[in-house]
Amino acid sequence: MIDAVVPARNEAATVATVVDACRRCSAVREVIVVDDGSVDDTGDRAAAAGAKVIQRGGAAGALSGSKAHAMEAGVAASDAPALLFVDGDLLGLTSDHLDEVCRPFIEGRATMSVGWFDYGAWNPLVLRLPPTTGERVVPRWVFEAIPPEKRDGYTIEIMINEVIAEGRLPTSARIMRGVTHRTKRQKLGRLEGYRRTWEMFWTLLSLPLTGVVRWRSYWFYLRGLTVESRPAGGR
Ligand SMILES: Nc1nc2c(ncn2[C@@H]2O[C@H](COP(=O)(O)OP(=O)(O)OP(=O)(O)O)[C@@H](O)[C@H]2O)c(=O)[nH]1
Ligand SMILES: [Mg+2]
Repeated sequence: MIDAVVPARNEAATVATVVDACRRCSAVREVIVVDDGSVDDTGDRAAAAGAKVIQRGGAAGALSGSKAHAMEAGVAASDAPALLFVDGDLLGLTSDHLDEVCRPFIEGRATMSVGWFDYGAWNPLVLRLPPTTGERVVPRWVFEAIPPEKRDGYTIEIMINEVIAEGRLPTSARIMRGVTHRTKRQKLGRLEGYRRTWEMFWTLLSLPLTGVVRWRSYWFYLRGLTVESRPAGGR
């Protein structure tokens, strides 16, 4: 049994289609959207699309939340033994993509199964990078194994990877054909978008450089990795 957890802040443009794709995914029981501080009607649209909506944090517009804490709140609101995390800003996502991302997990071939955006000619390379994607299914215990002080902002995906790698557990990765997202530039404008993207990129890069994450984790990750050759959503 899998519950979907969708962190969403100011994603009114996309959250309803994401919720709909999750609800139609045959592996998913309940869809939980965690909204904090949205100044648009993300929460209302998610609820109208059939999600259970958790409102976190402070007033609308307050920047007190974090993606990691939103995911944590979603996990806490669920009693499912496995969670499918899905970002709320995706474009082109359907339940077919999610069904196929879940399949290796359900079949017991992978402890973690991730779906990557479609980067065209770069896909063979992307599939072998440490996954930073927000679309992945893991057992509940994997998320709970992350120490609370490491549940912070956009680095949360790397911390999930670390639990998998250090446990020498198998991962399955595949491309979700045609799936992308609204970038920070589209959401925030060029200047602020580039600034935040650079900030996020630098935070992620600094993890191995400052020793927060060990390089050997990547080696263990690669050894447990199966790249699924057929993209999800491809007919
Ligand atoms: N509830 C909640 N959701 C968040 C928060 N920060 C980010 N999110 C959501 O997490 C998802 C991923 O965040 P993005 O900002 O799109 O991050 P990204 O896709 O990794 O980054 P870009 O490539 O720069 O767009 C989106 O659905 C966001 O709305 C937060 O503080 N609270
Ligand atoms: Mg995004």
